[in-house]
This record gives sequence, structure tokens and C-alpha cells, in this order.
Amino acid sequence: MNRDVRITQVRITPVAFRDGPLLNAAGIHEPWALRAILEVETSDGRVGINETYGDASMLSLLEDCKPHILGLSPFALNRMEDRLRASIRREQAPAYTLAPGSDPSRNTAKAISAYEVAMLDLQGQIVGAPVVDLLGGPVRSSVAYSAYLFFKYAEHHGQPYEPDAWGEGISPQQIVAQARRMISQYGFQSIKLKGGVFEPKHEIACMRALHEAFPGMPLRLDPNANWSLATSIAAAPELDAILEYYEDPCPGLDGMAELAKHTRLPLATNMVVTSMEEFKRNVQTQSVKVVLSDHHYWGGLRATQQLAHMCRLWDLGLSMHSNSHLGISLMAMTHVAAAVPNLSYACDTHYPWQDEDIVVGGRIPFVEGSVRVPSAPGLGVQIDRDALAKLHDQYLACGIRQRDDRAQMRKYDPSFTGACPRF
Ligand code: GKR
Ligand code: MG
Repeated sequence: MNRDVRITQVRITPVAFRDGPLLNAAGIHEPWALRAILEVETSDGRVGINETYGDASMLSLLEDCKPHILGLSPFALNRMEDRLRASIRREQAPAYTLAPGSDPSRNTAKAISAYEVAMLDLQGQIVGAPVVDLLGGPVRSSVAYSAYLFFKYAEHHGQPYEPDAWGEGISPQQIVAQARRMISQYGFQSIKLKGGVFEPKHEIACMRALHEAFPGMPLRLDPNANWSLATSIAAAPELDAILEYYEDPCPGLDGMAELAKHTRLPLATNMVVTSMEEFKRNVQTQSVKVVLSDHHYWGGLRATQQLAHMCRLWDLGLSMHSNSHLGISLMAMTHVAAAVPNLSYACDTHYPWQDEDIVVGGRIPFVEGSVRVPSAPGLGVQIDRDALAKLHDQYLACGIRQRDDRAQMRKYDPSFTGACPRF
């Protein structure tokens, strides 16, 4: 093994891919979702890859980091972290957002994560081991994901392309049909519904319909803090009987702490525990019992392992959050999830909502709702250069540079305020 290998080049390619008209508390997904694809090249001609947020702010952050990455050994993760911590000064007060890619308060963690995964991919290639082995080795051979359902319209405003095959998803019957379709294609063994869109009564009716259609199936509902504390408390008795956890119904750690006194359900979050400072407050306030990790904004795969360790110490459950993503992110999620002994729930993934990818082979396969942990060196996926070029052209053509679900929703409903909590 050549210990003198150095990073000589970094390439960042923004891509855009078709995304459904999926509704959430902030509004609705735009027709194109953005990601950035990283390629980190070494003096011996290897290329480590990764995928992260693709908003304009993230692209410029990644660009700014480049000079601090060049010249490093792919094994120098601690030095990389030190350098990025010292150089990134654009942190701001945390903002409420459903898309952490646009949240500047997570800049350091997001940039470290972006480069760490690409460097781990390089390390794996150099030593001939999968990334999961660099994280201590697998504790499971495949990682379970859940069926992630969305309320949705049949097509996008302005019909930028043919409608997707999922159709409208608004009534309880349509939501059950969406679940059946997703489960028949992917084999998922638990279901999450993204809520915070319609009156809670309607969303609870959808959960009840899912409960009846899939008896015994673990269910989750995530209103993304769009229910007031009073609404969340009022909904608890009915949800108590059918959910495995209650995800971010109301805003704030204090709100969740109060709600916890009125439900038998564990509360889960990817909104109020997004840093170790918040983790500490959560332990003090006894709010949330399940932390949804996300290596993209927690600071990488090793930081996710540290988070998992803290969850074990404080007896908290652990699962994984996602945003619209492609196969490289799915593989990174799978490697780290395979290396976390106390992963207590199936992970979220938006992957079924995408029908395009940039990985060789087209799409990552799911078997019975799970992704097999690769044994090939590194992340175990490669970039299909034609697909990358195509998705980059889509990025250039689509005109979207910063995800904005609220502005998109105003195209359908000019009076939409996006105020939170709305119910
Ligand atoms: O993709 O619409 C979405 C989700 O609402 C996403 O933005 C959230 O970050 O999936 C997420 C969540 O679990 O809160
Ligand atoms: Mg959530």
C-alpha cells in the first residue's frame, strides 16, 4: 500500500432529477430535486465519490472547502475535519427548515460529511475493504428501509414532463393504494406517512386505513412540527393504538417534552435533535425517545456512529432520516446503518420516488425492503458517466438552484403562507 497517496483534485457536479409533486408541511416538492456529486481524485489515479445536498449555498460551500482538501492523504480524516472547522465561518442561527441542505447552521457538519464519505470510499479502495469494515465491520448483512408515503398531486404545476405512475395520493384509499404499490415493488415491512399537510383528522383517518389494510405493520406519521402542541396532544389517544412512533408532530424540544407526558408512544425527531447541543438538552428535558440520524448533516459516517453510541448510553432509539437522494447516498446510509448495533427501526428513504440514478447498473436493488451491504471495496458503487452527464444537463436546464417548497406551493395556491404550526 502506498502511504504517500495524496488528494490532487476535487470535482463537484450538480445534478437534477425528476421528483414527484410530493406534499409536506413546507409546501410541495419542485419537479426537479438537486444533489451534488463529489469526486475526490488521488495522485495514484483513484477516485472517491459521494453525494450530498445540491442547493447553490451547498455548492459554494463545497467549492470553498476544496483548497483545504487538496494535498491531504485520504486517511487524514481528522486533519480534514480540523481544516474545515477552522475555515468555515458561515454558521448562522439555526433556521426552521425541512431541507437541511439549505440550512447554513449545519455548514461545518455538512461539509465534513461530504468529504469524509468520499475519503472513506478512497480508503476502502486502497485497502480493498468495504466502507462498513472501516467503521468496525457489519453487524447485519442488509439494512431495512421503510415505505415512505406522501400525500401528492397527480402531476406538477405546468406539467414539465409526463405525470409519474403513482397518481394522486390524497384520500385514505389512495394512500393505501400507494402503500400497496410501494410494498409490492420494494417489499418494505414498515410504513411512514409524511403528514402536516391536511387537517389532522384526515391524516389520522389515513393512518387508520393503513392500519386496517396492513394489520401488524409498524406505522409512523411525521407532520414535521405542523401541529400545535394542543393538536398533537388531542391526536395522541387515537394514534397511541396504531403507531410505532410519533415523529415531530409539534415544534420545539419543550413542546415535545410536554407531549411526551400525554402519549404512550415514543416521540421521534429529525428536527429538534440535530446536533450534540440539542442532544444534551433533549436528555435534560426528556423529550424525544428516538433520534433520526442523517450522516449528511450530522457530520459524516463516524459522527453518526458517535451519535449511535450516545443513543445507546442514554437509552434512546435510533433510526435514519432522508431527503430526496440518489444511489450513492443510499449506499453511504447502508454502510453506516450496517455498522450501528443499536439501529432500532427501519430507516427512511425517498429512493422509491426517484426513477433516475447516476450509479452503474441504474438502480440499487431492494430485497424484502432491505439493501444488501456491499462487500466490494469502498462504497461499492461507481458513477455511470453518461447518466451523470445527463443529470447535470437537467440541472443546467431546470433553472432551480435552491429548494423552495413554499414558493412552489404558491404556484398552486397563491394564498399559501407556509406558516407553522398550521393545525
Ligand atoms: O421530502 O418533503 C420531504 C420531507 O418532508 C423532508 O424534507 C424532511 O426532511 O423527510 C424529512 C423528514 O422526515 O422530516
Ligand atoms: Mg421527519
